[in-house]
Amino acid sequence: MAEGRIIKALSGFYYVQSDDGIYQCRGRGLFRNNKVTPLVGDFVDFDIRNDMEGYLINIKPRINELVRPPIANVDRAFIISSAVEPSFSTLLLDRFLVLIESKDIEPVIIISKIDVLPEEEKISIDNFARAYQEIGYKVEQVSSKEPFDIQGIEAYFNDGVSVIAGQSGVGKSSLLNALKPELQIKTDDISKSLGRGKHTTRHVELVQLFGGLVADTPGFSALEFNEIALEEIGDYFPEIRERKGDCKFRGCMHNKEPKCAVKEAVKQGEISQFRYDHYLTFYEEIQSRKPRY
Ligand SMILES: Nc1nc2c(ncn2[C@@H]2O[C@H](COP(=O)(O)OP(=O)(O)OP(=O)(O)O)[C@@H](O)[C@H]2O)c(=O)[nH]1
Ligand SMILES: [Mg+2]
Ligand SMILES: [Zn+2]
Repeated sequence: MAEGRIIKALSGFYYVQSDDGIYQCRGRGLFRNNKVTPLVGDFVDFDIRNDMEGYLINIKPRINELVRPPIANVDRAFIISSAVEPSFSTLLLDRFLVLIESKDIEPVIIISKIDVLPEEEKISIDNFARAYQEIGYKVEQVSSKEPFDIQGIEAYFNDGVSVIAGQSGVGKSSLLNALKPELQIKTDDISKSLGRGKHTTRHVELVQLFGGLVADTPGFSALEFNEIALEEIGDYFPEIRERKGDCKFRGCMHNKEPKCAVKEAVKQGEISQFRYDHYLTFYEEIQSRKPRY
């Protein structure tokens, strides 16, 4: 028996990276019966059959898993938000942050396309960057258009598995290409001309990048809070999470309750108003979702 990590799933085969190379493995009935589908990112045990072929025999417990892209054991997510085109949206960024926090994945915020940011809007973007840094998030501003401005980004990829999240067109593929030109990931215009639907079965693959692994089919498209309970939502805003013990009432939802430390912090300017507004937006969204039985 050998051990390894699934780095690619394609046409019924799982490609397992092991100490001595990549094994092409088949799954087994076992997985189908248990309703566990092996995912890219899974740590597995496998039996070696021929030269570099084998059978998966066990999937090790996961620390987390994503649905879109289907991938397990993710350590870090880069959330790309473009400064312009599409315009910078803290609401969307916060949506990604909450989802990523809920999966126990470390977020890194990347503000892209700063090369085309008009001078007069720089201050506003810098202020947002600072607001997120004060919460404790890592924030980087980049340009993936030549001459690249991507200093300091490499170091984040030193270990573990990273995914690249963000709205379509923000420059996810361009950033990866700027970091590693050999990847030659298709960007915007090309994939559009291929038409819709052609890429529905695009496979997920982990590729080596600066010592770590990165999913080269960027995705993270499911942005509903289906798996998040109302009581949890505050835990995914670090600045709310760290104050909840100071609210007068246990189980305070920081909404209508009196003597709420969170609302007080908003009033004092210690919590950004826009973050609190987004908290309420998500809170109401979860509250109004149909109960599932
Ligand atoms: N000026 C400028 N343009 C950029 C930058 N990054 C990406 N772009 C352009 O923005 C468009 C979209 O870039 P992509 O890298 O394809 O975006 P994506 O996030 O991978 O988009 P999807 O694959 O649809 O999710 C392309 O025309 C890129 O050339 C940047 O840093 N500066
Ligand atoms: Mg892309
Ligand atoms: Zn409160």
